[in-house]
Amino acid sequence: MRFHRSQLRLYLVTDPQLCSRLGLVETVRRAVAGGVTMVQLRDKDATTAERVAMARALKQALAGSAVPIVVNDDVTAAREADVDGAHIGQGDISVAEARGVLGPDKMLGLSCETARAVAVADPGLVDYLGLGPVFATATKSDHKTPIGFAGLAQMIKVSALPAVAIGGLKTEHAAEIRASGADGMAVVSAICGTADPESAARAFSRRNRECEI
Ligand code: TZP
Ligand code: MG
Repeated sequence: MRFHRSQLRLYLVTDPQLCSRLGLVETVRRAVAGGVTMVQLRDKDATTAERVAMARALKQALAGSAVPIVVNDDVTAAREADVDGAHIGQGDISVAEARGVLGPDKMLGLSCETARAVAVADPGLVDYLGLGPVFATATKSDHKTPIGFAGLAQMIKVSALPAVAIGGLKTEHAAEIRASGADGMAVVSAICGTADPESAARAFSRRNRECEI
C-alpha cells in the first residue's frame, strides 16, 4: 500500500486494557466504521507470535478498507503478518535495521520526543513521524516531558516528513493540532477507552473535517 499523509488524519493506537471491553478486533472495526484512517497495533507485553496473530486478525477484519495497519515495536511481526508496516521509537532498533527487515515497500513510522530526533530522522528510511506527548497521559506511563502545541509546531518545522501528534488528545484539540501543521491526531483512550468507539471516532473525524483549511 502506498502511504499518503492523509492516512494520518485519525490514527488509532490500540491498548490491550482499553480495548478489553469489546475486544481488540471489534474495537478497531467500530473505530474504523467511525472514520479512523490508520491503525497501530500496540501491545507492549505480547510476544511476536501473539502480535502476528493479532495483526492477521485485524488485517482480515479490515480487508477491503483502505485503512493501513502498522505494528508497534515489532518489525518482525509486521513482516510476518504482512500488514502495511511498523512503528518504532527512539529506544527500539535503528530505522536502518527496521527498514532492512521491512523491505522498501512497507511503511515505517518513528516516534520523536525532541526537535533533535526529528532533525536526524532520515526521510529516505522513515515514512512518517509520531510527535509527542502533546499532553501528559496515563496511557503511557513512561512518557517524556509533554511538548504542548508550541513544541509540536516547532518540531513540525524541522522536517518535511508527514507527522501525527499523540498524547492526551481529545476532539477539542483538533483545531490547534491542524494549526500546528500536523497531518493528524493519534488517539488511544479517547476512542479505545469509550463504550462506543464508533461514535468517539466519528466525533474526531467530524471535528477534523471542520478544522480543514
Ligand atoms: N506515545 C506517546 S503518548 C502515548 C503514546 C503511545 C499514549 C497516548 O494515549 P492517549 O490515551 O491518547 O493519551
Ligand atoms: Mg517502541
